[in-house]
Amino acid sequence: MTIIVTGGAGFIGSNFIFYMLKANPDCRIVCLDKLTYAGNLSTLASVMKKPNFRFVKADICDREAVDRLFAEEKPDVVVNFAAESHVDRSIEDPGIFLETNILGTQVLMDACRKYNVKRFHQVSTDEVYGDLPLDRPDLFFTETTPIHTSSPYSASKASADLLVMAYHRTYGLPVTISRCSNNYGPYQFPEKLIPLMIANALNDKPLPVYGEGLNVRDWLYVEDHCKAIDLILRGGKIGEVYNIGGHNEMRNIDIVKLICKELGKPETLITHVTDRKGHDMRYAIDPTKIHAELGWLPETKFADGIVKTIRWYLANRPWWEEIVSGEYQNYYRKMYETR
Ligand code: NAD
Ligand code: TDX
Repeated sequence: MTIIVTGGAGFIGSNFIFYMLKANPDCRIVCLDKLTYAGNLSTLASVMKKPNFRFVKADICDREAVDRLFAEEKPDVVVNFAAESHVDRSIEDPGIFLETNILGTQVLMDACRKYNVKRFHQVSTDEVYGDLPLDRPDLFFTETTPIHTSSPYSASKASADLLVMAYHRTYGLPVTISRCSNNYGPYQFPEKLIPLMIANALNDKPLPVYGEGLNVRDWLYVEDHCKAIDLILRGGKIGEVYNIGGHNEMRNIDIVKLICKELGKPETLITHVTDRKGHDMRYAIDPTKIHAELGWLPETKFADGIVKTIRWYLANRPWWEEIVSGEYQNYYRKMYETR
């Protein structure tokens, strides 16, 4: 079985590759990644020499390159992680989000049709459902919650989801979609909340919390997400959407305080800055369907996962220090200096 994993040099895609090579040693994984600012080849160093792994640098929007790879590899399955993934960047410059997240998905699905791929799995997000109010803790996103997006990022992911369903209905492409809540764990790019706060705290830099920090996210350890996708590939129903989330809602401010405590840093580092435009208040997934149909349950408790994650960033300083000392500095200045 050959699986093309797009975006495998990024955070979740790389963790998925590690998971799959361990859980399914008979499968061959081909990683297709453009190596944007968010992709990092050093992340894949431990698997680069494996005989059942291949890395190909290419853009999912590049029809010729994608066609060539599919012709060579004749994949059984394609899992699409490749995306522009950061909400704040989408607010600054939406264009590339529409190109990669929507048109890139189309290019991949056209190749899947041409080469009779048995499954195209789209890695989507809970952000396609918009947000929930803080005063209604009884409400959760189910797979039938209407799409209602807030940011150019979430609008591009929702557009891709609609296109995936259209390819299923119109052309009979065998698709599945998963919509997961916020992930955390090793190899997450330090533009996202948890690694940004860990890196800043370790450097005794201010911890920029948007607004009051009362926004709620539903955090899932990345390996639990990878396991859920593996289960969907094995037993998920064609044409179906599966929500993935572990009922672990936390306010941003509480996460940042927890990171300070774990690292022995003072809460005086916390700085409240101007809020994100259109900032979603609360995400909360109802994972009943994937639990009932595929038996999935999250295995890592947040209390353990966050400690593991902090220890990983402590033990792998060169990985993130190389990132934050490069082009990232311009990004950080632009996004935070006058905020
Ligand atoms: P990431 O930004 O860490 O990684 C994205 C990867 O895609 C990078 O390796 C990048 O080089 C690659 N890429 C970008 N554009 C490309 C292109 N045109 N062609 C080929 N490769 C390209 O993202 P992530 O956090 O790992 O997210 C992976 C997927 O999971 C995304 O589709 C995202 O929408 C989704 N998702 C993320 C989360 C989360 O909490 N991070 C939650 C739910 C869903
Ligand atoms: O510096 C910060 N300060 C801050 O208060 C950053 C980077 C974030 N935040 C807040 C904004 C959000 O309420 O923390 C929360 C989490 O922010 P992000 O890490 O940017 O994640 P989010 O916007 O929730 O989106 C994430 O989850 C869904 C991923 O980036 C998406 O790819 C995924 O689809």
